[in-house]
Amino acid sequence: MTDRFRDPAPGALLRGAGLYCDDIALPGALRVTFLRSDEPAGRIAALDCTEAEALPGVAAIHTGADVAHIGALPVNEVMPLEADCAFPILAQGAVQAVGQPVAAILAETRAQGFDAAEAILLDIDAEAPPPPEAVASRDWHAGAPAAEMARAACRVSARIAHPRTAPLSLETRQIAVRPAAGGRLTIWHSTQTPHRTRSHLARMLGLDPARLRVIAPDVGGAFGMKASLYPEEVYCVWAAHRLGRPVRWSATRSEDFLSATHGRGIEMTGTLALDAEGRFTALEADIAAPLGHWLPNSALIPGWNAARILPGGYDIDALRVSARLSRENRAATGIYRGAGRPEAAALMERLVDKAARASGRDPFDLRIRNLPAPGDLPKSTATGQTLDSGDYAGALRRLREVSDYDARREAQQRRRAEGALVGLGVAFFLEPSGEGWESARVTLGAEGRAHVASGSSAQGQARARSYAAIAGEALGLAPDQVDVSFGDTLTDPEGIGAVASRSTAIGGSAVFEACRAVHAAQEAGETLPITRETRYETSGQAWGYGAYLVQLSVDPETGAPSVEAAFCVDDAGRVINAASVAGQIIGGFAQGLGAALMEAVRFDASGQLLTASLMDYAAPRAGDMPPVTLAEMQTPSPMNALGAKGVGEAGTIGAPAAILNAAIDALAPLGVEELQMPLTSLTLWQAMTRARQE
Ligand code: SMO
Repeated sequence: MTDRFRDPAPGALLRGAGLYCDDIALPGALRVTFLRSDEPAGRIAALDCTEAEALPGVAAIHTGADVAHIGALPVNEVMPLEADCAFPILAQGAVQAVGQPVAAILAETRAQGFDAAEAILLDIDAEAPPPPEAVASRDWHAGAPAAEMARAACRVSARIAHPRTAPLSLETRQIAVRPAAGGRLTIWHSTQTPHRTRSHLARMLGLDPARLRVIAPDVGGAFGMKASLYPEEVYCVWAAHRLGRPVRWSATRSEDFLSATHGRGIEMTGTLALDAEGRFTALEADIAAPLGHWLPNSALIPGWNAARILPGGYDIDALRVSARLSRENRAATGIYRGAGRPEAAALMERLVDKAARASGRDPFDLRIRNLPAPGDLPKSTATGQTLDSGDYAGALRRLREVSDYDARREAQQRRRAEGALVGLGVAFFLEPSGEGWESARVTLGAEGRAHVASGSSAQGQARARSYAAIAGEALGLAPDQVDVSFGDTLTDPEGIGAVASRSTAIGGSAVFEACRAVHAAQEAGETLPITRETRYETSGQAWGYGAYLVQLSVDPETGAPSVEAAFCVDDAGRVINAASVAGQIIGGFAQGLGAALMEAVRFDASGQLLTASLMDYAAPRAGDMPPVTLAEMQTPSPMNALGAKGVGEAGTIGAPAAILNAAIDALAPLGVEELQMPLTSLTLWQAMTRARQE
């Protein structure tokens, strides 16, 4: 990102040719260090910064009272809020979580900031954390689920407690702020949503958005964790504006574990009823989603998504789903790749697998029996969602074929007879991509090149290549004759951003429509250069979907799991960039595998974070990945101009559900019926040991 055009050359980021927030030269910038609470609850009895303020290099230290006037962060109210949502930039008289910023130090160097933090006298009267407080709730009802449950031929129940997970972007949270004359601020922010950063900052700080320029340079991973502003970041912008000096902050890895948003953490229970023919007749579920001590913009989305997506693609007329979101004295939770979709898929697919076992049916046949035929779409679900297009049963048939399922079942029986613990797990899932709008501005120049400016940015998804391909095809140019820019609120048009698997479907459709307008103007005789800007609105959500199969074995002695093979059938609608789609599925699968097998943010009973470094928090390595066989379906979505569907979260949604089902299938001969993620060797060994004793 050395000039305003994104490098469309493949591998530029992998070669270290990126320019990240912390690479931006900002002479004279003050580094911010936060002194954080080491208690989950308590009153601040003493906070004395006098000694620290006198240390070399320290320009200023701020505490709660200095920033008490800053407005609250807007929360995306997909459910009505039932509690007030304070957004303390720095603790106001009391602390609510371990890791909450209490004081902020502006110093010339990071080391001086650390020294000053140690010299601050902070005394917290620790208290027991209060019980969780209800923040939002919603119920979905259809038909008569209680009556259907009562007369069902078969009922199965399951409970899934998703551990909290850390999004773990390679680049931690970063921000750099440069003030200029007239109250202008240039803000480099490692974000998925630069326009949102600008509008929310303007609102919270009472600044004119026209004076704020937000630039998302290359972003080293985000996964939903960088779609909202953090208290630390708002502080940096306020401090630069207040002091008239450049300010920057980059989180340490431990600070990200402590105070970046966590994903998942949702607990779900559900019951599925079947009639004698194996048709699903009713579903009931309860979803409890933990929120942290403050609410990021996306706080309510995972619980809401988990509920509305839960029945998946299955035909179920009678349903009750209840979602309860409550605040606790811990780090905030927010969206993380999948954002409720993996939670929904894990519970639903566990219920379906249990139902297959309980009713003596084949897991593929039972799923196919309960999915709509292609001619039945579009259709409304019992939670009020409109599924746009696809061949769901066809995806399962395709999976059965590409995975050679029947031969694999036979091989499984042979290995079992020899004492092996090996399982096969199937999962079918949906991936709604976002709705709403994105914009694009396209200029066709006289020199035979085009420039595409998009409001939708990227974090290494090869977005520039996809947009160049879309524009090239629409304008009759080669992709390398198209320059693409995004991520700068000054030069690029307004946009929502790179969230919810929406960027190709909606951002790409905006590019396509702007190109069509340019082309039409050219045909009508307008002379070059021709510029057109489009604000493109989707007709509704495009629902990607997939069917995955995982083969997993468990070491009978140690419980160590090994994912031996994986097969992924995905329908991303019309595919623009096949390499990018494959990369998304494989990368997403790796994150899903991590959540299924090893990842968990752990707190002790007193609220202390036990997993504050990569020494304590396991993340998947290349060696943990199985060979993954990809197969695609392409059913264009009628919901956008390109016919594209989201696929950025697919692997993360399908992998945990399939892995969980495979692990339970592996241990089924011992009588194991339930396992909770992460499926570490300890978890599996304990389940095996308990089962052998019974
Ligand atoms: S979890 Mo995504 O960045 O919507």
